[in-house]
Amino acid sequence: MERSPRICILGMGYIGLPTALLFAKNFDVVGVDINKSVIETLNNHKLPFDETKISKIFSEVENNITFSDEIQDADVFIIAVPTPLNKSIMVSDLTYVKSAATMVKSKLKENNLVILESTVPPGASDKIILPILQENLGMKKIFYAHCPERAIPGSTINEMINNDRIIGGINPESSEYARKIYSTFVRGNTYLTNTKTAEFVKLIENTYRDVNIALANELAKIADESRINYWEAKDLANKHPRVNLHNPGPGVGGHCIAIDPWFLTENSTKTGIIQYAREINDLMPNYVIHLLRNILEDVQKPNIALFGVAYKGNIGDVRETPALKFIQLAENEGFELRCYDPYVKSFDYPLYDMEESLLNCDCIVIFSDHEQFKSIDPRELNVRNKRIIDCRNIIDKTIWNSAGFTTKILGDGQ
Ligand code: SAJ
Repeated sequence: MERSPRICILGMGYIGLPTALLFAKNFDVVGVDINKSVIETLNNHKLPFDETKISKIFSEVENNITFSDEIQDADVFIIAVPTPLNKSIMVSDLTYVKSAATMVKSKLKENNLVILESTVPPGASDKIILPILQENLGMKKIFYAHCPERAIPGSTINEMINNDRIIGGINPESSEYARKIYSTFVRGNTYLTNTKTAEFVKLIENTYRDVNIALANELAKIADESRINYWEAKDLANKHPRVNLHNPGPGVGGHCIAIDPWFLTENSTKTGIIQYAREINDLMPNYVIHLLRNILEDVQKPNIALFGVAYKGNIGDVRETPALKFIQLAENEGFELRCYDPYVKSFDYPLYDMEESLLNCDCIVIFSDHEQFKSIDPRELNVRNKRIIDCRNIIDKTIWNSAGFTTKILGDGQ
């Protein structure tokens, strides 16, 4: 079977690695990362992070993929390195993308294709990446496209295979070339556009979600004030054929939704709702503290058990988790806090098992919607004060109330 072109992927992280493995089903692939320990782990046939489906594919394609801490010759180069947000100025930091482009430049040959998967502000390909790639090219022709990923952490492989894909080439030939490569594993539709539009599309998808979550958060707070159950109201409103209200929660984490709106607005003078939504979501840990103060009014020096520090349910990912802000605020209130998370392996604060986290506990706070938390039997919990705040609406109130717990669900109006 024809296994060309040879593909070199830069960045063996959450996106680059699964993408490399999926390509390795049909092509010879080399995965590159400047972090030597990541390469060592991969060369020892281990994954730097857990996700069952990724490790299954890894074992299937092992013979078609190699790993290196230096860029290798190839026909197609895919850049999937991080683009962090510089939080002191809230502006994207393109250092890794620039240095990846510089590495690719050193290997570029006529008719090579370069694909950028990393999320960047609109215009970054034209203004930053292409000028680097084209520096010593002379008359040589290359192909270039931005193909932003859309996979959700926890279900990366499924989404990479099944989601529709946007491909933004610098010309139609570049888009078609990239489409041909991706069509070896993408079962969703591929839509072609120009590079800048593709950059914009990626950012507006995540911004759409952020703004909608902010709306849900604001509505939940209004519902609490007005003694209305937002969760019931939301389900009823969503019976309308064109309404899709989101879920409120303790804040927005993850490397995408909490970050991308800043990439979209960093160079614009026309923002309002997008930045305001960011602010609303960033203030949700403060609202949970407010709920805690209410429920613990009569308790001196309370102990809190924080259930879940991951940024969302059923994953061990703590990137940008709102739990960090909540913990700091709780400590500043004088609350003692113990964290329990069955998925998270390492965190900035100590992690306890469930029983230890409940020692002299005055209130449980459910932060992440992990499946395990739904089946906890409140009658078996050994706590000092039976109180619980559920920020995700996952507990059955009747069961917890009949076990003697005072319950508060964020947005339930009680
Ligand atoms: N959240 C809410 N309420 C909701 C939905 C989510 O509070 O109704 C919170 C979650 O708890 C979490 C955060 O928002 O803290 C984000 O979670 P998520 O599951 O919505 O998204 P991510 O960050 O895990 O993945 C997103 C996805 N984007 C969209 O759904 C538009 C994914 O498709 C993208 O590929 C990914 O960002 C990315 O890489 O950009």
